Amino acid sequence: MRRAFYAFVFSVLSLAITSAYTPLSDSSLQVLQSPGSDFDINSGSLLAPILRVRIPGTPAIEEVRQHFVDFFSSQLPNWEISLQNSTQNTPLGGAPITFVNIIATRDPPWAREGHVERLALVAHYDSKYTPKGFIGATDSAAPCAMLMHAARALDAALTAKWEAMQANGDFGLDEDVGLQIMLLDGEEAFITWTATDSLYGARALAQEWDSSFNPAMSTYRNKLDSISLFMLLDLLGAQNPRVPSYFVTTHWAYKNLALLEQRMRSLKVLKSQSSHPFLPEINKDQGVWYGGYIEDDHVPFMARGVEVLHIIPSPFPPVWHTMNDDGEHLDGPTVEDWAMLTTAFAAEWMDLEGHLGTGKAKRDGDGAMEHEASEKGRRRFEKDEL
Ligand code: 1BN
Ligand code: ZN
Repeated sequence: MRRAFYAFVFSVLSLAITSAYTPLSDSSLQVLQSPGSDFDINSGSLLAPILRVRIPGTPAIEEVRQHFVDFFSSQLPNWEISLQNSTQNTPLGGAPITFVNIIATRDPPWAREGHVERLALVAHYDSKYTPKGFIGATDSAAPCAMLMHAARALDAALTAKWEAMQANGDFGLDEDVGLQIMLLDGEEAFITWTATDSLYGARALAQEWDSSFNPAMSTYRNKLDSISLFMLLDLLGAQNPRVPSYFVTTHWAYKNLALLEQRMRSLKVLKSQSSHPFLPEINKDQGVWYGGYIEDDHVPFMARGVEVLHIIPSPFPPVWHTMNDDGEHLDGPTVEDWAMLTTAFAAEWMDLEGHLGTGKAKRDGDGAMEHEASEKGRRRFEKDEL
């Protein structure tokens, strides 16, 4: 009898704790910054400098890296930038190559390392060694620009939210949530994709973070454990993408993104004329999960227990690993739409409703919709409700 009573109390609490995720209002979606001319393939301040050959270990990739570092240090000074180096042999032979991952993090100003969880937005910034002159516009110059845009579009709202929390004394009671942009090096194989010829940067970073521990008594064991969701963008920017939901455990996050797509299309915030939704599997709940996935930078993280949302189209764009994967073959409205969707998703995750645009975005009554969350991503929401 007593067990039945506890089961009842637990199920009531479980129902309550799934709903603390505040969706963005229509007015917030309408004031989201758009990338506009910054995504111009010839002169755009974010995208154009990345649309060039970027082979690991070369002076060219060093210049692209400088573009990212300059962007964060000049435009987003509240972000902490760190570079993680590893020197590895490749099947090309010759001298080992240094791979450099770029990690930009913005945490609440009062947050202590070990007590902050983060949404990680991830893309790779290297380009493939062959064919000679390969640019990789969808793979992954455009995804890198999308992440730069998202960081910039959310920066003021993060400041506004955290300043308001400090002013109200409404901090330190809960686990803190930060935002992390990871630009990874050495995703591509030099010769043929194998376990050792691929994912150079991702493998080194996941290993390093797995073995460096946060201080004793931390909520999160290490920097991997601090990642509540690893959202990886790849091969985005071609027209008519179709991105499946790859993982059951993050399908709830996929659905949140797909719902944003539906809402932003009906609000005419998105510009592309796609023949179908970018994220068509919003109702896959009862569908078939084959358990297959595409190898990419998430693999070394997922193998260590990190939750992954992989935003990569299937089928791949027709230009995949060809000389046609260049700026001219990008579909401008599609590139902008992915940037807007990523920004909106991260804004919801960071609970920025009411802080976007002027910082006084009006709630319009749709903030009561319920969103589901998985066990790990839900941790912070549970406390809000209980
Ligand atoms: C994605 C973009 N990948 C490389 N560039 C990973 C991959 C490589 C996926 C080979 C499938 C096959
Ligand atoms: Zn590739």
